[in-house]
Amino acid sequence: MGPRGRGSCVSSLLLYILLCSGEFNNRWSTSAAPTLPTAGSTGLIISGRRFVTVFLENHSSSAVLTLNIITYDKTANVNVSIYSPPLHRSQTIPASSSAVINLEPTYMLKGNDVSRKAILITSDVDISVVVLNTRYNTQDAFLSLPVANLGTTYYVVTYNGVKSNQRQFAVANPGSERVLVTITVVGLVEYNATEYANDQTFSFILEANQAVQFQSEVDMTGTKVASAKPVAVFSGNRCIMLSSADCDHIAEQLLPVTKWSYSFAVFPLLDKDSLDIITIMAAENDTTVNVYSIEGNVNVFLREGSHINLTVTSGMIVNSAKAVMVSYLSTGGSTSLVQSFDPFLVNVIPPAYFSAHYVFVTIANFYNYVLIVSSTPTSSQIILDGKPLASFQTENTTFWDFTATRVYLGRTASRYVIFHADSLFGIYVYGVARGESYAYSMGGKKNISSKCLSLVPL
Ligand SMILES: *[C@@H]1O[C@H](CO)[C@@H](O)[C@H](O)[C@H]1NC(C)=O
Ligand SMILES: *[C@@H]1O[C@H](CO)[C@@H](O)[C@H](O)[C@H]1NC(C)=O
Ligand SMILES: *[C@@H]1O[C@H](CO)[C@@H](O)[C@H](O)[C@H]1NC(C)=O
Ligand SMILES: *[C@@H]1O[C@H](CO)[C@@H](O)[C@H](O)[C@H]1NC(C)=O
Ligand SMILES: *[C@@H]1O[C@H](CO)[C@@H](O)[C@H](O)[C@H]1NC(C)=O
Ligand SMILES: *[C@@H]1O[C@H](CO)[C@@H](O)[C@H](O)[C@H]1NC(C)=O
Ligand SMILES: CC(=O)N[C@H]1CO[C@H](CO)[C@@H](O)[C@@H]1O
Repeated sequence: MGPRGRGSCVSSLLLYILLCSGEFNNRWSTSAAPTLPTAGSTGLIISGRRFVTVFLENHSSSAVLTLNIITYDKTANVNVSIYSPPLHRSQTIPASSSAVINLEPTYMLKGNDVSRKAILITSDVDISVVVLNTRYNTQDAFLSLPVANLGTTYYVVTYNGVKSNQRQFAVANPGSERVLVTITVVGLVEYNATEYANDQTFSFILEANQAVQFQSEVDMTGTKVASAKPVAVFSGNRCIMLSSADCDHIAEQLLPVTKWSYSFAVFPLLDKDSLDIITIMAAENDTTVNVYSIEGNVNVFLREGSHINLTVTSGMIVNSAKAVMVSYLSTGGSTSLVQSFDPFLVNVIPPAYFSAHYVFVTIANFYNYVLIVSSTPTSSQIILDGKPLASFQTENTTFWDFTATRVYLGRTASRYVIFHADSLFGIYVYGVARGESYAYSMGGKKNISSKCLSLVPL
């Protein structure tokens, strides 16, 4: 970890200079994406001291929730607490490293139950957390959002498989006070043994430490979760079957509407026959979305809670007059390395949240990749693991003013530092293996001093 530690230090300094220089402004005003307002409200922070997550129901009662904790320049004293069944675990994790905390299946959410199983992660210094729900052949990961990012309005995304399988979402209370939550249903949602149909609304109180999971045999995409105080919302399918013979768990922590954005660059994550899809979700009526791809220019009109699915054939630019959420569903398939792997779900990172520095982890026994989406002239100057990208096995795709560089990282679990001296990018970290896959994305700032943050036009 020696060279990585050094990389981290140097890049932190560069990040500081960058954020204090206001260079962001120049870069994005010359971006090729048509001039549009920048993102939602106040940017996205990917490191912090307080997180809430859940152990979504997986296909098997033998699943394990793996919390991958990433530390930065300071040693972290991390606590993981659950109210019931009670858990309080403390672990000291050295600076510039990563560690894994595993949670047993007893903490898994079940069916449509309300439980006191919200998982609270606290640390005395800033950390990042990658959550992996893992069971042989059915896994997925997401980046846990520090509670400072959470909001009060969300729209659920679930997917239809070829065979019956539970779509699900969950809501967790991150705080110590009770929160009123109101659900406006698309499809069918059950709460407290009562079924609520399309367009019906119901409310309930989520106590401190509580999490509630909703499962349905019907697509719930577009279901609105509104709350009186910020909550965390997680969405996906317990086990989805798209084409292969086995089903697979897919999950993502959703961004609240305040963190949605106007402009996105989307690239295929892997070269394969079965094409992936993106789902574009609107929170307001009369949302006009333009999608540019090699196939031409498509205009779609969305209303509140409605969405469109588009096939990802190559690079795509999504521009919208009103903020939207873009989710990426890998449909699984096969590549030259892996014959048959399963689906995963991952948030698409808008350029508004691109950053110059990330630390990420890969997972053992997967063929791991990172896809770096950056503005074209800068992609060759990115430093990964202390080395220029050119020293890795890479493949590039360029579309419009963006380049996506896919880097193969091998099959071991490692911690990587990636940075560029003066420009910004977003990353997708994912892995495939026979019958399995995982993915998470990173875009956003580290939690750094407010003096410099105020110079960043978010
Ligand atoms: C960011 O860091 C400050 C101290 O530097 C801390 O007080 C604050 O809680 C952190 N923010 C988040 C979101 O964790
Ligand atoms: C972690 O828990 C211990 C008690 O076990 C407490 O003293 C400490 O303040 C906690 N730290 C954080 C960061 O929550
Ligand atoms: C989008 O695709 C998903 C997955 O197949 C499906 O559940 C959903 O109904 C689709 N939406 C539309 C509008 O076709
Ligand atoms: C669930 O429904 C029962 C009976 O309809 C009611 O007594 C109970 O208060 C409800 N519980 C919650 C948490 O809403
Ligand atoms: C969107 O339009 C519908 C139907 O006209 C209306 O009920 C709804 O309140 C509108 N939503 C918003 C966010 O304005
Ligand atoms: C892909 O990008 C890497 C890193 O930027 C660069 O070294 C390499 O030459 C590029 N390859 C192609 C085929 O453009
Ligand atoms: C909480 C839990 O273990 N839930 C379920 C996970 O999936 C298996 C197989 O479908 C069920 O038997 C468990 O009850």
